Parts: sequence; structure tokens; C-alpha cells
Amino acid sequence: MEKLGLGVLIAMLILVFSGAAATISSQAEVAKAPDLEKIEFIHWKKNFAKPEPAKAPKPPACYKFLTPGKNPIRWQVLPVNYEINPTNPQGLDEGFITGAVFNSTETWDAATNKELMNDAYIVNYAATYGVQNYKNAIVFGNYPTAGVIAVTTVWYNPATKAIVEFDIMFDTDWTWGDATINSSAMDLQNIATHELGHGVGLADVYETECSAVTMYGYSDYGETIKRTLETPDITGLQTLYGP
Ligand SMILES: [Ca+2]
Ligand SMILES: [Ca+2]
Ligand SMILES: [Zn+2]
Repeated sequence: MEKLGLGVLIAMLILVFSGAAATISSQAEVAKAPDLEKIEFIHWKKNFAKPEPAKAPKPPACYKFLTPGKNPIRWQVLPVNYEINPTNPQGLDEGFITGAVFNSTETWDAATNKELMNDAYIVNYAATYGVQNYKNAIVFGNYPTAGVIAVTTVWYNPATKAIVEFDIMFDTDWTWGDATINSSAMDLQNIATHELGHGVGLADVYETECSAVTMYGYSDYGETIKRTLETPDITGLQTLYGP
């Protein structure tokens, strides 16, 4: 009688454990599918790193996509949602940060008839950079390389050419603020607009002739010209999303 009871108990334990194992392996499969690729863009302070490319024979287009070829990667499901984590060591308040980021997202949005970026953003004090979780996080943090103002990672599905996620981090090595008020600040809206350009599918341009466009790869304290889009930025965006 006791023997039978023990046998039943062991059988139940085996069932429980095999059930748990099946759950874990199916979760792992969900997490890794589809096979995504990622690109990280580093935004440099002026005079740091990156040699200039050799002079092009004809004027550069001043816009570039994240992947080469006829069908560059872009968002295929719109609008794009995003989460802002206002945590920062510089005492910048939530309203300033969300306002600057919102102005940046809507600057791109206004250049296409599509509703590209969701007007209703999420404030999430737990959002983190660089975690592939289908949540587009915009955060502050300390990037370990000198001269880096901000970084953006974009994940995409190479089979469908769909961008599926971006994360943006503003490096806390710099004093952030509103450069229209304090010209010695690193302007948050200026840099956010550039980084969001990566988020929607545009790459850096480094030619000196392109130094006025939002997707130019360098910035500095006091700069605000990247807040507004130039013709090449708009042409690039509309090639991806229409007029
Ligand atoms: Ca919008
Ligand atoms: Ca993420
Ligand atoms: Zn960049």
C-alpha cells in the first residue's frame, strides 16, 4: 500500500519536472525567434575618432539607410511605441526629458503622412538600454568609450527587412540640457532627433558637405541644428515611409 503511494508520488514528480522543462525550452525558442540582427550606432563628439572618408567625386546625397540595397530595413508596423526612462544623475526633470524626446519623435513624424511615432509615449523608470525585449527604450547611462555622446541599437529581421526595436542611451559623461537656454549644454532634443533618425531607419553621414543635416555623425555642446530636419533627412525618411 505504501509502496504504491510512493510510486504514484514519483510518477507525479516526473510529470511535474518534465512539464517544467518543456515550458523552459519553449520560452527559449520564443525568445530567440525570429533570428534578429542588430546594429549599434555611436554618435561622436567633434574631433573624436572616425577618419573622414575619401572625397566623393560627386556631391553626396547626405542620407543613408541602415542596410544597403533596394529594400532597406524600416518599420512595417506603425505607429512605433517608445518608453522614456527619465532617471539621470544631473537633476533633469521628467517633464524636460519627455518634452525634448516627444518633440524629437514628432519632428520625424511630421515629415511623413504616416503616423510614424505614437503620440502617447510611456514613462518607465525601469526601462533599460540594450535589452532585446521589443520595447523601444530611451534612457540615460554611462557608455564606457570616451567621446561618445549617445548610442542607438537597432534590431531587425533580415528575412522580412522589418525594424523590430531600437534602444537609445544618452551618455551621462556630458552635461545635458536645453542649449537654447544654456549654450554650454549638450542639447537633449538635438541629439534625440539624431538618434531617433537611426530608430526609424537612417544611418550616419560623415561627409563635411553634409554637416548641416540631422543625420551628420558628429555633434558638440551648444548645437541645436539637428532639431530640425534638412531636405536630405526628409528625402531619406520619405523613401522609407512615403511623403
Ligand atoms: Ca505621432
Ligand atoms: Ca529594448
Ligand atoms: Zn548617429
